[in-house]
Amino acid sequence: MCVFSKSSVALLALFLGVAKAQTGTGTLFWFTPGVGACGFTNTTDQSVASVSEEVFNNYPGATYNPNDNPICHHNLTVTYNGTSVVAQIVDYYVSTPYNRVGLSESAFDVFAPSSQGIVPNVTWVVD
Ligand SMILES: *[C@@H]1O[C@H](CO)[C@@H](O)[C@H](O)[C@H]1NC(C)=O
Ligand SMILES: *[C@@H]1O[C@H](CO)[C@@H](O)[C@H](O)[C@H]1NC(C)=O
Ligand SMILES: *[C@@H]1O[C@H](CO)[C@@H](O)[C@H](O)[C@H]1NC(C)=O
Ligand SMILES: CC(=O)N[C@H]1CO[C@H](CO)[C@@H](O)[C@@H]1O
Repeated sequence: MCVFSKSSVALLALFLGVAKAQTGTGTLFWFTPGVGACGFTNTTDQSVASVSEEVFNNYPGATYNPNDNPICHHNLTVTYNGTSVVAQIVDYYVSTPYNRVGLSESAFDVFAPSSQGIVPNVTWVVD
């Protein structure tokens, strides 16, 4: 027996698509912001983030124009060992694994000195 009509299945799929948060566990690195894919100019003292190309381009509403990607108005929350940092997504990295995330130096510093280079096994979520 078919419980759902075609349109309610489509709506359910749409809902699941929109509601599915992009999240993962991976390596955190730091970067020096400038003009990113979102078209903003940001500086090291600002809490900004970069995600993988896959996360960026699969964000609901993404088009061929990265400047118009709705992800540019959302945050990446990175959590490690009980500490969380919220940073605006401003850029993406090509040829990086899905789970790799970047923070500007000031945001990275909350977790470790930049001389450490990376923090492994952080959890992250895009809101
Ligand atoms: C990043 O830059 C944009 C445009 O200059 C600005 O609107 C935004 O507030 C900046 N983000 C942060 C976290 O400072
Ligand atoms: C992103 O984080 C900033 C600072 O915490 C907050 O003001 C803003 O509302 C957040 N944006 C979204 C889309 O949650
Ligand atoms: C995690 O946090 C605890 C409590 O602040 C601290 O004692 C411990 O050294 C931290 N572990 C790591 C791997 O950073
Ligand atoms: C538990 C876990 O995910 N450990 C990983 C932490 O990060 C290192 C380096 O990237 C991996 O080798 C571990 O598998």
